[in-house]
Amino acid sequence: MRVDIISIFPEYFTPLDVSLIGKARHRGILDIRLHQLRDWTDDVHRTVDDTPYGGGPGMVMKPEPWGAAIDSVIGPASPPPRLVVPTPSGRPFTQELALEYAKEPWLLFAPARYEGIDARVMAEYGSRLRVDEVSIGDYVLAGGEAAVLVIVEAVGRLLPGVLGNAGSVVDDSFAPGAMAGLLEGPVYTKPPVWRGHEVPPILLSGNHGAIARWRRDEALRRTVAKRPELAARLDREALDKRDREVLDDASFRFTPEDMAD
Ligand code: JET
Repeated sequence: MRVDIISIFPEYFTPLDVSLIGKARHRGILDIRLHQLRDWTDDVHRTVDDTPYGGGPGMVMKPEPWGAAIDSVIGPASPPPRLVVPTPSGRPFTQELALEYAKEPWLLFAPARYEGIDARVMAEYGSRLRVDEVSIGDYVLAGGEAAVLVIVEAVGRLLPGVLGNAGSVVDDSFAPGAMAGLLEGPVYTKPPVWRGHEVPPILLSGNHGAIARWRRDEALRRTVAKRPELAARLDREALDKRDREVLDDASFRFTPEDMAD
C-alpha cells in the first residue's frame, strides 16, 4: 500500500519509522511518503494560513497550497488515491473503516492545522476522488497529524504480512469473528503469582474448552460494564444459554429499542 501525507509538520511522523509499521515499510509492504505543504507556497514567508471569511477566532488553511500539493502528489495517476482528512466533524473511524482502507492500494492524508482547511479544497477533490472526512473521536486536537498516526497504525497492522500471527487480527475486539462485538477480556503471562496477585487458575488448567468459555464470560462482563451500548448491539441469535446467564448475572437487560434491530 502507498500512503502519502501532506503536512506542515512532516517531522511529526517519525513514529512511523519504528516497530510494526517501521518494519512493514522496511519490507516494502508499506510505502509511506511525507510531503511538506509549505513546499507548495510561493511567497517568502511560505504562508499556509489566513483569516477566516465571516470573522471569528483563529486562522484557516489557504486553498492554493493544498491544491498545488494534492495535484502534484496524485499526478496523472489513475486510479487516484482516496483522500482522508481528519476532522472532529467527520465520519467516525472504526475497525470497519480500517478494514476498508486496508484494501485500498493508495491513501492520501491531509491533516489540517489551525481551524481547518478552506472547504473548497474538499469540494474540488470531491468530484475527482473519494474524499473522506474522518473523526478518530469526540475531542479536538491541535492538528490532524496525531489522527493520521492513529489511522495509519490501525490500517497498517491489517495489511497482509504485517502481523506475525494472523489470528490476532481475527480476535480483535471490533473485528468480525468469534468474539465479534465484544471487548477483549484480561490477559496474563508468567509468573503465576506476582506481588500476591494470582493468575486465574482456569488459565493454568490446560482445559481449552473451559478456558475459551471463561474468556467469553470475561469479555461479556467487561463489555456490559464498560460499553453497554456495544452489549445492546450484540446479535441475540448468536448468544448461547451460558452467554445469557452471564449477561443476566451482570444485570444486563436488552431494552425495547434493541429488540427493534
Ligand atoms: C480530530 C480528528 O482534531 C481533530 O482533527 C484535527 C482538526 C482540528 C480542527 C479542525 C480540523 O479541520 C479539518 C478540516 O476538515 C475538512 O478542515 C481538523 C478530532 N477527532 N478526529
